[in-house]
Amino acid sequence: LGLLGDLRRALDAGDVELHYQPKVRFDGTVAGLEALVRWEHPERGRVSPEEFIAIAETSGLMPQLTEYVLETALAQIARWRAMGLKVPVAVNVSPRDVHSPGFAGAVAARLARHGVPPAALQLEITEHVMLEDPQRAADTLAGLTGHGVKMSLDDFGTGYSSLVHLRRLPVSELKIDRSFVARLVVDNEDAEIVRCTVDLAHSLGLLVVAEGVEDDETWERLRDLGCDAIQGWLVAAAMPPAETTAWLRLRH
Ligand code: G
Ligand code: G
Ligand code: NA
Ligand code: MN
Repeated sequence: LGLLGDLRRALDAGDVELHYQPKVRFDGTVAGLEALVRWEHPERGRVSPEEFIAIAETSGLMPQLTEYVLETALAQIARWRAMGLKVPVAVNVSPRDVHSPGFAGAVAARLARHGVPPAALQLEITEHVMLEDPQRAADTLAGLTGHGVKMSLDDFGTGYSSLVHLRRLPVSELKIDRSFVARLVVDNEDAEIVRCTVDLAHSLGLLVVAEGVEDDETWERLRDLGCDAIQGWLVAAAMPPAETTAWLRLRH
């Protein structure tokens, strides 16, 4: 498969980019940014992250991709901080990463090397981290929180959303998957699922972010349901670094 080789070369050449999508509170303040990888293939054009992340996962390239994303995000966080823009940035990590021995220590070392305080980085994980070796995953996550890195549980509701995992995972934020958000206004069952998720998360002391918010009506419903922040095209799609800087400056 040519795509794997192309991805490996793109990572070596620094041709993979990170774009940043804001997470915004209902008072308009910025809660953070999520880093999302973007790859423009020289012949095929933009390749969907879903496609090349799946390739990276099955081929063993994931550690390199995550390393690249972490390095790029940390360098960007440091640049923004130097400009006075202090916004936490979330990086997506895969179950592979969480099962790799030494991952927590490696993240802490990278933070130190970039002079970035741990609280400026957030890691987004999914419930899949608990599928393979829950004990090892729990150890890694405990190591990360021990270093002061905050964790966010992504795509909540799409996996097998075990309450046991929700209780055991040391996350401080829960992200409601956009499949529940999309039809919130027209589907009563989705609205009830969102309501229960917000209440459950709050009773566990977690912040709640709703993903994929595209219109004002959905924004209002989420506010009324007590959600803490939203992410979605209503506010902004993921933007290249320079555009993100301009966007942040307008808000600070
Ligand atoms: O913007 P969107 O098409 O970016 O993202 C598609 C999927 O790819 C999402 O599930 C998202 O979490 C995932 N994704 C985006 N960037 C990264 C990344 O840097 N690392 C990992 N592991 N997943 C990512
Ligand atoms: O799995 P994860 O939640 O990290 O993936 C986020 C995905 O959702 C990315 O592909 C991102 O580009 C996409 N996304 C972000 N905001 C919106 C939105 O408002 N509507 C839709 N349909 N997709 C969105
Ligand atoms: Na994510
Ligand atoms: Mn998500």
